Amino acid sequence: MTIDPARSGTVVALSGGVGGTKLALGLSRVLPPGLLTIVANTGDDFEHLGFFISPDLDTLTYALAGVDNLQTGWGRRDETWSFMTALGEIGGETWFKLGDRDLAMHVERTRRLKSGEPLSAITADIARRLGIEVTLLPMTDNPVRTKVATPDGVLDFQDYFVRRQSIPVVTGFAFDGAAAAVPVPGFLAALKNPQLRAVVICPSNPFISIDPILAVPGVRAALAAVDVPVVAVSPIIAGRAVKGPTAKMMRELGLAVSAPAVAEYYRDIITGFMVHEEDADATAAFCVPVQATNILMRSLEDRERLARAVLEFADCLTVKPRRINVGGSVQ
Ligand code: FO1
Repeated sequence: MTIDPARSGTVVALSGGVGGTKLALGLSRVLPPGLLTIVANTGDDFEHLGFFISPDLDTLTYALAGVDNLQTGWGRRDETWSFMTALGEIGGETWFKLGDRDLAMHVERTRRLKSGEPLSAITADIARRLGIEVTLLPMTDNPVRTKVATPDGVLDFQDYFVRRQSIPVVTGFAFDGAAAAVPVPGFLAALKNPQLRAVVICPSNPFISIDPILAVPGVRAALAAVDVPVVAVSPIIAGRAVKGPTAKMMRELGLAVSAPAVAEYYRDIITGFMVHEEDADATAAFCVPVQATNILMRSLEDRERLARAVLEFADCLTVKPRRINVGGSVQ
């Protein structure tokens, strides 16, 4: 781990899904652990087979603990599948693959949630036991469930994403429970920390991984109030998604499938945007300052390199103090 000599200061990273996790891991390896808070999307969470499953928290936990499945990006490495095989033999639902090691997480988290323990406390304890030193938070301890609107009706998230392999056409999203949700305590505190250096929006799917976090009341206003750079990394490279249905969703939602369109989508919360080298010539089309670099993350070194590049870019961005009028909206 290298400590950035130029700047110390805390960093808050918003992440969901496989792509976001890669940069979150890179940040965890280039920053002192006490300076990084990673906030995970929990809109993917659902009850399945009697278990409470929190995929984005698990994807981050396994990656930060070094036990993630590098091929899929989710679940654990060195996995075995006896439970799934036996479940299939007796007619259980096997469309959502739970490995034998992964199963322990769902069993133990479900037990602790049923005992009344908040998701954030469970997450922090399991992270500690797995040797994770950064602060890993769910966006809220309250239930939030992403619903996917399609021409044939509204689908639960994992039904859309896994069982139906993201094939249905998307016409919109809803985050059930978000209006009544409260940001987990450490989240807003991290954004208000006087030592805050930057906020990083990881290259996750804006609609299903970042929007649920922004939908938790108080989060958008807290982000608008920070007087440090908020830098997002594009999940779109040269008109294509690196992974998952981001590009397909943008097309179905009537958005241009481009890095500038993602920057525009984040317009009211970001002050900088990182794009791939191939999108550098579109710099004029962006609504915020742009930094182009190789944002593809295949190796651990790529993850660390991009993390350093994001922090260096953030450190260069001077953030004009934002005027917050009486109504609290940002001018
Ligand atoms: N994604 C799949 O495409 N197929 C699966 O069978 C699957 C199982 C699974 C089990 C545990 C877990 O934590 C994640 C899992 N995922 C699976 C990924 C999951 O759908 C996530 O919601 C996505 O990574 C998007 O965040």
